[in-house]
Amino acid sequence: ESKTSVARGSLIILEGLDRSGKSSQCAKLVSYLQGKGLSVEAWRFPDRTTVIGQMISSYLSNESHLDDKVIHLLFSANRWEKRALMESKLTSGTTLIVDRYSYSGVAFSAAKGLDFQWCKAPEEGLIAPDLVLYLDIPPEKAAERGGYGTERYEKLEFQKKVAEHYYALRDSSWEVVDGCLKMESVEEQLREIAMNCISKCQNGKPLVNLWS
Ligand code: NYM
Ligand code: MG
Repeated sequence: ESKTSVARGSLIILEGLDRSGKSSQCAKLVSYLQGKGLSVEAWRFPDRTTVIGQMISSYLSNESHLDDKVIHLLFSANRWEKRALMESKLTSGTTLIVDRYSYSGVAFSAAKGLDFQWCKAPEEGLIAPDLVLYLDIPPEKAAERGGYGTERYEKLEFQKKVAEHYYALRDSSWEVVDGCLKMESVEEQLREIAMNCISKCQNGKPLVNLWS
C-alpha cells in the first residue's frame, strides 16, 4: 500500500519596474490557473499585513525614515517570516504566484548604492523560484503609464538604476517577456510559460534554495 504523495506546487515570481504591469498580470494569471482547476494563491512582497510589513509600508510612504541597510533587512525579514508557510503551501501542492521577491530586494537597494553582494546575502536560504517572469519595459515607457505614484523609488532616474541591477540578477529561472506588448499578448505568453513550469514541478523538479 503506497502513500501517494501530492505533486508539489510551483513558486512563480513576477518581477519588473514599478508600473510594468506586474500586479494586473499576477491577478490574470492566478484566475486563469484557478480556472484550470489548479490550487493557486496570489502572494506579494512586501506583505504589508504583518508588523514588519507595516514598518515597510510607512517607510515607503515617507511616514518614517530608516537607514538604507535597515530597510533592506526588513524587506528580507518580511520574506523570511513567510518562508515556512511558503514551503508548506508548495509541498502540499499549491502554486504561488508572487508579485515581487528577492530580486526586487536586491535591485532596489543596490540602486541606492548598497553593495550588490551584501544585498544578496540575507536572501540566501529562502526558497528559490521555479520561474521568474520579468516584465521588461523601458523605464521611460513605465513613467509614461499614467505617471508614478508618490511612494519612495517611483522616480525615473532611480528606476533606470533598478533596471540595470535587475539585469545583473538574471539566471536560468528567468523568462523575460516584453512588457510593452498588448496586455492580452503578455497574458498569453505568461500563461504558456507558467503552465510549462507547473508541469515540470509536478513531474518531480526539486525545490531548492537561493541562490542556486
Ligand atoms: N521593494 C520591494 C524593495 O525596495 N525591496 C523589496 O524587497 C521589495 C519586495 O517596494 N517600489 C520596493 C519596490 C516597490 C516598493 O512595492 C513597493 P509594490 O509592489 O509597489 O507594493
Ligand atoms: Mg508600487
